[in-house]
Amino acid sequence: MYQPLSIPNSASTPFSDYSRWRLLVNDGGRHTWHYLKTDKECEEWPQNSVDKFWLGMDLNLPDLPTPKDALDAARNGYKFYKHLQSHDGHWAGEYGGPMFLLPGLVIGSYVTGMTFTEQEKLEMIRYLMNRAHPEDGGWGIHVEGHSTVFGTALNYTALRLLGMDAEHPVCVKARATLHKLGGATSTPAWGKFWLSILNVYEWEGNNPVPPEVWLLPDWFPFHPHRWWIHCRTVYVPMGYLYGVKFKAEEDDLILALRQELYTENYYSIDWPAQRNNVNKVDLYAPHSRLFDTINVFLSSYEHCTLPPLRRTAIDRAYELVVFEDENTEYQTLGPVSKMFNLIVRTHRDGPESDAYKQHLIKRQDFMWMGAEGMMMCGTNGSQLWDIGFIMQALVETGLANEEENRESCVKALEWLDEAQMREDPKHLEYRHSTKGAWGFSTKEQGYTVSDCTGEGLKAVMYLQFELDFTPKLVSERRMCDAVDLMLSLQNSNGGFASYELIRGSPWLEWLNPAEVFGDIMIEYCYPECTTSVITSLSIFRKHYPNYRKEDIDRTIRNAIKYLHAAQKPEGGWLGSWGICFTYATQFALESLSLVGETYETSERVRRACQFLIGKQRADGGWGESYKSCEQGRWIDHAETQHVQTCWAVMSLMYAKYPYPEPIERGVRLVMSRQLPNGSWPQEAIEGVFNKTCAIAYPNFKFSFPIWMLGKAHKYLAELKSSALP
Ligand code: LAN
Repeated sequence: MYQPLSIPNSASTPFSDYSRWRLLVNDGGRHTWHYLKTDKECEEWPQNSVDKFWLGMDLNLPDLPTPKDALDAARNGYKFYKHLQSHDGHWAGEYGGPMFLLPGLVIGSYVTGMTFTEQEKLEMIRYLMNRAHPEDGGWGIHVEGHSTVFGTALNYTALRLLGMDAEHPVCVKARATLHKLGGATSTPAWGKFWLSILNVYEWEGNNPVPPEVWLLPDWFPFHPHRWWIHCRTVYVPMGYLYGVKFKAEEDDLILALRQELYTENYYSIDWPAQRNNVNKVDLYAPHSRLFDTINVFLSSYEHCTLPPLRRTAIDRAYELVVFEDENTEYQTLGPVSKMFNLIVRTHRDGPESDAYKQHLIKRQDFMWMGAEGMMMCGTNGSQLWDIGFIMQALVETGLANEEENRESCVKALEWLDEAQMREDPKHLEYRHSTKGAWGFSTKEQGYTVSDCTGEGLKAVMYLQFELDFTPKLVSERRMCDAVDLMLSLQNSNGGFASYELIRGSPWLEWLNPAEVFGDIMIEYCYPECTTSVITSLSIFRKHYPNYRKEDIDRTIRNAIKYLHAAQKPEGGWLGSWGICFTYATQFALESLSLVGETYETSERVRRACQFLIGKQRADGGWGESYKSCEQGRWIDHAETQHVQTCWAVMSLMYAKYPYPEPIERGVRLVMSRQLPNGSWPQEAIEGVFNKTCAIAYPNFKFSFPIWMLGKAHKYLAELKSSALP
């Protein structure tokens, strides 16, 4: 029997005892949060500074001496940041931002009977309360976005499943907004899908997701193995669940939600008419005519599916789900596939199965306890990405050599050593090789990412070659494996994509079913990924000049051609994973500097610098909104951002910009935002994906200022001395 929880009206104070939460860091950087029940447990496992920081509690650190110069500010920054390094050498961190993930966690758990602890439930509720739009009480696709039907229908549902009463003021307000937007019928495709699984939206209201597509021959131009890996990995379990028309058993709460989510009587809704009903507040990538036409045919096919064919297709989708689970130790590629795979495995293998138990264990890796409550993360963490940047920062600035930082660098190298993948996946079907790779989070997750391999290798090379006190843990052979892997990832236009080679043609984008995301159907080349790969190849080349010399030289040459072609006429590069022009321009100019293209020698670099200089604000900083990524043009953020200021100043330094003033002003701005204990406050969200969804990289607020300030200190000194007669 459903029992609503008693929830306060305000979420400003915790719903659980924050002194009892602990982050367990183990097994190569896995993070899981645990709530200790007894005082004895708390005594045995005291809360450390990593726990406290991420829970938003005071670390009670003394103020540091006021920095004398930029390097001193960087030094103070690292003094603080070292408190956040875990015992295993890496930096844990929150990876929130998207607002469509927690509902998947909650709905997926509800329909599979996977429970949460009382404290987890309460803190997830609190998170949703804290993240509700202050004016209308709804939710958007990400934490900074406007309220949408996708965000509001799903998060409202999550609140109810977690135990909030329908008459709680938060539910009342959110429901009013949902109804004002026309109710849940106009939620985009993925919203419809989740609600169908929960049995509060009918399957006939979805466009078909036929699992038969997995039976097409591989050479077929739209065979899903050609799709972007995130898209296809989500559509494998979706095909299964659509094929079996999975739905939760009706219960009182489900019956109640059927009343609450709609403005009309649930039982008289014309479901087929809702398939393409997407609210305009949600719509980013409207269906193409081709896609709509295909859906008409597929919908007719749904009336006359051949049962043996459908069964075979469902079995094939199941097999691919199992491959994915086993290759990733049940982490799966990302948070959406994680919950869909769980439902598939529960449906086929049952809640007593080992698969179910493994999914339960790894579900914890996506649940992050923050200052505002508990959220679902974009991946099982950003472990490699964060350690890669801070280690390069430390070595480049010279801070790594300072006695007090040495142990921390050795620990980080030990972590990096463990994190490199040594084998290819167990099930290789449709997968790119992984031997030699670093992934975005942990080795266990097991996915090659081009730029993570680049940044991982760079960090290792810096730590092993530039510092005489570090053990040389990663062998030459293993570095060569990383290089081989990166070389295998270059596309014919010279650029590098994210996880794999581009396998499909751009016209596949006409089949984008998701409506709320752009450019998700195939891999694309990115200036960011391309740069990380070629900068690491070029450092490698210095140390091992004879290893695949011609291949490396040619790869770099072709990559530079891609970067030239990707420059926008205004001078910048459009970012796909960070916001936005400042992010990608930093990477592109780093690449160009590799081949001697600088302010002095290259017209295009001068254009890039002028573009950036034109965006510097009166306070010396830069500030761009996430909307730049949606719209592909620079859109100012209301305030300047210190992380983006770092990217812009780094860009100017890569370009060897000859005038100190804009750099000095940027440095002053970043120093002025530093807190007396050496840290920096959180400003606007830093990252993005699929054009529309912002995602948080809270560790950037430490790594980039430390890097930029230390680098600028040297750069400005050199600039001044070279200007002397
Ligand atoms: C990420 C995070 C890291 C990011 C970089 C390494 C920064 C990038 O350079 C390459 C692409 C990559 C690995 C990336 C791809 C898409 C991810 C995995 C994410 C943005 C984190 C979350 C996102 C994933 C798609 C979220 C789930 C949503 C779906 C639409 C499936």
